[in-house]
Amino acid sequence: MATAGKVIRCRAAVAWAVGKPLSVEEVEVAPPKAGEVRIKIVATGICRTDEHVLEGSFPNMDFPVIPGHEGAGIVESVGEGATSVKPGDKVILIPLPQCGECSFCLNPESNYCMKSHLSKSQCLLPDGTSRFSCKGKQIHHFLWVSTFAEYTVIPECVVAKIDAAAPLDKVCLLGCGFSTGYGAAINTAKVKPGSTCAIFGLGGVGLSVVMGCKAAGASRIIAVDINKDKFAKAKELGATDCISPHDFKKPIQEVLTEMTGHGVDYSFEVIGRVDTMVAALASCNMNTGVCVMVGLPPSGSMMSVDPMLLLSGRTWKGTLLGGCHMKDCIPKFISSYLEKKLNLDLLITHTLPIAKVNEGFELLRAGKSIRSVLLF
Ligand code: CND
Ligand code: ZN
Ligand code: ZN
Repeated sequence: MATAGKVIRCRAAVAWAVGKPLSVEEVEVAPPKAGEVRIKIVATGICRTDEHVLEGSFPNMDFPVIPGHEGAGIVESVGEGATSVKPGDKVILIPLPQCGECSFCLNPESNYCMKSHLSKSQCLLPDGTSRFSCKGKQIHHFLWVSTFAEYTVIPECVVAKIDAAAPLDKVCLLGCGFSTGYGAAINTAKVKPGSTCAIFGLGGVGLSVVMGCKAAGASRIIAVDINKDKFAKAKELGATDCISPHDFKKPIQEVLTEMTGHGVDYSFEVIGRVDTMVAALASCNMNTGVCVMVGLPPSGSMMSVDPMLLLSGRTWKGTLLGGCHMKDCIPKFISSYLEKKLNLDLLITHTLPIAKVNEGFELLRAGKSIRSVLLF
């Protein structure tokens, strides 16, 4: 491509400081160094995790930063030694690396790659530098993907090549929301046919858990949210019951226990609140119940639970990206989508140009969207 090896000037939504709206700016994007790939982003979803960045509740963040982590695009150029993709390939960016060599990548039960950036600063590329600048200032990366930029540079371990037939404005959801929720049911909880499930929080991620529970053959899928506007979509995707904690005087865990006899077989917290994490744990049955934490709690949160909840036999688990080995899972999800076995389109309620990125976040905050997809 004519741009290979050169700095590209393009648009990006920059978060200059905590609590400020995003600002769509012209940024400079340096060429990829060895082992890196530069990608033209075509479409990116807005996930609640991006809102956590803007409100300052995501751990270890450095500003200014270009957020976004649910993106799909086309490879523009590759750095020396990057061989898994080539210019022109359609790709999905993955916010959790998969080096393919470390003991966790090789273990089918784990997807937390040793190259992961979550415990350290995740706001610079692995060599400790940034490829973004704006108005003479260095701009930070987010989760090594920064998909709110028209062009982004990423290490090769966070890109998955996909079928050229895939529509990027739909399959971008595989970069986070869908894979996280669906994988939480299939890989992390390993939901069994005929089982009962409760899902707390019916955003793009929680509704993907509903889809995963349905695909696994759960017989009862109870969807829990304080926003009843989410119930119609939850039913369409497979929920058998929809309840709001606001409609009951007693705690929701007691309601769920009464509805199911002893509590559900699997519960999922997909909100990101400490109180609902404890309620989800107490909602699964005391012997064999499995509770999966999916929501991201505010940075620095601490929890207090009655140890008896676990001593009686419950299992409490967490999941990142639904336990998916993303480079392997994404091409399979794409095939299912193209064969019309997976309907991601139902999760997309709004499609907006990048210039309207703040409108997309307003819709999320107001509970009026499931997923908004931004287009460059
Ligand atoms: P989104 O905001 O769209 O959905 C959250 C839902 O929770 C909304 O429908 C709310 O109405 C509902 N809700 C809020 N408070 C309550 C309450 N007290 N009781 C019941 N329901 C409530 O968020 P999303 O679906 O984009 O993301 C959900 C969480 O998952 C969020 O914390 C995000 O950061 C996290 C996440 C985790 C991972 C991972 O890898 N573990 C990946 N992506 C996102
Ligand atoms: Zn690895
Ligand atoms: Zn996400």
